[in-house]
Amino acid sequence: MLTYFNQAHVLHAAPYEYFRGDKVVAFEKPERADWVASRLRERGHVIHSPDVDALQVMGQVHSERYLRFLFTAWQQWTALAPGNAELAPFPSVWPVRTLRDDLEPDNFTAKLGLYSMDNGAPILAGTWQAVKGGADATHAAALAVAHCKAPSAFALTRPPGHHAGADFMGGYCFVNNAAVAAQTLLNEGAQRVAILDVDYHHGNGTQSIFYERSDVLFVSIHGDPLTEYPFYLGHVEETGQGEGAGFNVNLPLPAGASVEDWFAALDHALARISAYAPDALVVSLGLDTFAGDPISKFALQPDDFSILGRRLAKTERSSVFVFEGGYACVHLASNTVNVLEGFELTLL
Ligand code: SP5
Ligand code: ZN
Repeated sequence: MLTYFNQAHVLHAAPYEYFRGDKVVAFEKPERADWVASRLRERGHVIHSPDVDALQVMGQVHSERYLRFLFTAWQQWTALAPGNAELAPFPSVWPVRTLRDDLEPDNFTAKLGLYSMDNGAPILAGTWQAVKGGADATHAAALAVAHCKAPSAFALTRPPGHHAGADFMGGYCFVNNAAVAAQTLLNEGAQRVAILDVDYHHGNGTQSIFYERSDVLFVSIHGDPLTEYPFYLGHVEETGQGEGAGFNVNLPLPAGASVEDWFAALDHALARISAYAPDALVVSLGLDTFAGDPISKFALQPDDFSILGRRLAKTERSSVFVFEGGYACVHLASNTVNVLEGFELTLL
């Protein structure tokens, strides 16, 4: 599959993450994308570097003050103290209920918390470059599909994007690449775009960005947020609001759900998408539904990813695949390629 790969992704590598009160090796690491890129090359897929600028589209799905903060955060952080360049700023204070989020404070830690949903997305020296390159790769993939250069394209990006909202980062995510892809397709003439999020975790950022819009249908299959990250969004009764009423579909499954139940949810998701009759489909392609994923609890096997690709191809929609989560080092690359090849071979 035509792939746009952002080589600058390596510039973002979290030194650790917090888990059960301890610092552990970060699950979301540069090798993830490199493994997938090597596997795609081995299998003869064409890989391009992005040659477009996504900044304008990023501004359509994120707030200006959030993007300005992301762009300047490392510089602000290192200006505070000489030793800061050796440290990663993790947020530690958040404006939850009753606290004001309309004013941007002057204090750096206060700003960092204002623009974060959790402590899972630390800002490093190269974070902006990595994130911006990822959005550029996604924009390029969406443009290729919009301009009919290919029936489908894959944006191989990291860090991932679907937890990032209009004005916050979190869950390893900074810029919502699925939203960038959908907005690009709309800008290029699509009337309606559907986003199918198959990552194990609910795409809270994507849902919130499009919650009051009818030009984007968001459909997600994920672990029940009552027990699974991101916990505070992703329930069945969240169906959209205002203009967007009826255009948000959550299909949570209990942690430990069977493969059969997962594919039944997929059938339901695809039926909803088909009824919406979108001009294009964006797939938030998380591979953490794999049975061997270290932080997730679904049970998909390698062959199931081929089946997923085949079922997606049956929708016969122009499709942009955007890489999201998936942390099982050994199988991540082959599972990803299984989806993409399952899709392409069915189209042929
Ligand atoms: C894009 C994406 O997949 N983001 C996921 C962010 C998850 N962050 C919180 C992880 C909580 C992990 N619980 C681990 C249980 C391991 N036994
Ligand atoms: Zn995930």
